[in-house]
Amino acid sequence: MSSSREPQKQVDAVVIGAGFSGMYMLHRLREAGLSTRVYEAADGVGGVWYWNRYPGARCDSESVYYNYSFSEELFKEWEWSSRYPEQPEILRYLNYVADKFELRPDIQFNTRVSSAIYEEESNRWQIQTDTGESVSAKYFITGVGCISTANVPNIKGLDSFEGDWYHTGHWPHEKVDFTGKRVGVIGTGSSGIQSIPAIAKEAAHLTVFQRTPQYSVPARNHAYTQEFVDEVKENYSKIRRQMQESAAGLRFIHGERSVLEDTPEERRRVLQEGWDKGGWEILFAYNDLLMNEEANELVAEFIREKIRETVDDPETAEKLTPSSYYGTKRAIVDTEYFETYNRKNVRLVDVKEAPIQEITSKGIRTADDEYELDALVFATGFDGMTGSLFKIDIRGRDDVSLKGKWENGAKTKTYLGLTTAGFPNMFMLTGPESPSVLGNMPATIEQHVEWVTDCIEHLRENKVDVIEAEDRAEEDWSKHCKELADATLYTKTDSWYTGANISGKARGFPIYVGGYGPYRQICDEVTAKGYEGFSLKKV
Ligand code: NA7
Repeated sequence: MSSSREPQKQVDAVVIGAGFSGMYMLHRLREAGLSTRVYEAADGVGGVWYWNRYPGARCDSESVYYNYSFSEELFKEWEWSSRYPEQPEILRYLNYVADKFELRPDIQFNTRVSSAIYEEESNRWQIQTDTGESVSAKYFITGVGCISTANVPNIKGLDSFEGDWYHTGHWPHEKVDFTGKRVGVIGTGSSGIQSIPAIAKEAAHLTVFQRTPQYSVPARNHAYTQEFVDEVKENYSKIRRQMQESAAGLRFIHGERSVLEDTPEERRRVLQEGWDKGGWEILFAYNDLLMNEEANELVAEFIREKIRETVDDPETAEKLTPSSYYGTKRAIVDTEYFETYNRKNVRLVDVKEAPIQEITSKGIRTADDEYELDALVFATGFDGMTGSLFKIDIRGRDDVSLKGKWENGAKTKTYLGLTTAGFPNMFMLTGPESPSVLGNMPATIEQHVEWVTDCIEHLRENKVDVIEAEDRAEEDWSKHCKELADATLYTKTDSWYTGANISGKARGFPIYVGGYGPYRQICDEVTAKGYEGFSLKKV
């Protein structure tokens, strides 16, 4: 193994991750003439779509938008089967992209980056991998995803469990067969709500351990008609522009009225229409759902009524009915989730009422009962936003670690969500304080990648060696993010956005809530003003 001072390899850029962001970053950097190496822990491309192979896994953004739009040719030649295709189709798409743009030769699979250390004298990043390799790069770019580090809660006794257990975010590649088995699922977030109906159809019996009930709206998935597909393709440029300018990277535009402006009858009509269309229609129907408690409550109550109407057993229905705000956790869309509780082989256990005490060799023991299980599924989410960055020992100037600077998330500060002061020539794709997680992620990923590529091209053309966020610009951006977020209901909700789902994690809300379109404009203005807020140096 070479030491970090004698790198075996020198490249212009190292990118971590071969998901949506890393793959596009590689493509653009190569086009810009940079030698680029991508490191990917998995043995294939896809990022979260490589790992999240649990039954029922689907995207929550509609497929015709949940894809790349940078290439008109790609956009027009790929055909999605349906509105919300399942994970295998999305992974097939990403493999198709990797082949089309011949990305694989520059991606090193089965390799995890363990550290990335900025070396002042050489103005280069020294990167080490878990396979013992070291490489030196001028630019260091993370495409590690914001929900990619699985959270397996530390519940006493897991080691003693004699059955098989799985985390939804690290699902085995070979088919898991639950036929004839008694299965337990812990967690009712998006992954739980997607997997529960699929597992219930296969298992002999399913016990769902729910801590907090969640709102969910039917996806109303359906095959696309040829007419719709043709319409989307014909309007490629318009759709791309709409996605870029919209609040959440979709064709949705927020309704122009307050929930409170409508009469009860009109409101019911609008919400029913949203319910019937499915997906995120309700979320976008009005303009103040995420800002105003009273407005939110009216919409939340509409969904609660639907849950009570759908679930036959009133006691189960009540347990499944949330009391919190709607939409302040990432809004879930489902396929027959609430209906699943009408099946005879499904039982709901409220673990807030009677907490899980331990996992035994035979199953789960709660405060008031014991449940025998053959298999256990953790749908318990991720250490979001910062978890995957903190797994890597990233050190900037003066050997300051990213984790140390951000003090485990509490003091997360970035400039534009793309860079952070003290970490020269480092860029984060979908980093904290970007708007990515509040919408259709490929749309912000493309914006991030294009902004970073333009920036690097500018540096090279102008023979600038170092770009680094200024402290003041970073302070202002973080303050701006916080002020915007504090005016919403997001910060009044415990979620993976805030870090509340991870025991011991410092709380924050490191997300720009101002919308994708406005964010893009801000980034463009920074560029137009000669990278305002950055210090640009020659060495
Ligand atoms: P989420 O949305 O974080 O959901 C995790 C679920 O697991 C949630 O219901 C949690 O309850 C529950 N949980 C977590 N730890 C425990 C313990 N210890 N005991 C019982 N229940 C627990 O993760 P998902 O994977 O579903 O979705 C993440 C994102 O992926 C999603 O937003 C989409 O964007 C795609 P809690 O609510 O914390 O009480």
